Amino acid sequence: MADWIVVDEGAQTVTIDLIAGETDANNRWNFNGYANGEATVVVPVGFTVTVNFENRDPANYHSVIVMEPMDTYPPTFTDVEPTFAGAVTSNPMSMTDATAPGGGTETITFTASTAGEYALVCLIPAHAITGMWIGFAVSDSGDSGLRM
Ligand SMILES: [Cu+2]
Repeated sequence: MADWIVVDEGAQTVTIDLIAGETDANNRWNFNGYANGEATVVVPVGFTVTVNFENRDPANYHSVIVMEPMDTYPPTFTDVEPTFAGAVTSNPMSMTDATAPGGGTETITFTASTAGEYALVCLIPAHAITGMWIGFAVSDSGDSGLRM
């Protein structure tokens, strides 16, 4: 279990400390060091998910949304709705008004109400197409953690 994913089975909550640009992988356009779908965060269906999002990239704004996975992500997004209500950070497509570089933070909370395979994606122009996305799975078997 990745230590940045904390599951409370009793309370039916998952707390995810999601960090954009934690490492310099993919030119810092990564989540906790992962990009291009190389890892998948797994949460149990029905749990309340809190994402403590922090942007440690010194230079670029970032965002995160839970959305349907795509085979190929577009350079820019026009209108994309989160899979679950509330599962998106503020101004997610803005290069000047999303979560700020150098330690900006935002917390989002949502209910993972439907099992399936989704994605955690940064919506800033050019970020997803160059790999700033990882998987997000809602499990109906009680599984949780980080799937590689
Ligand atoms: Cu980004």
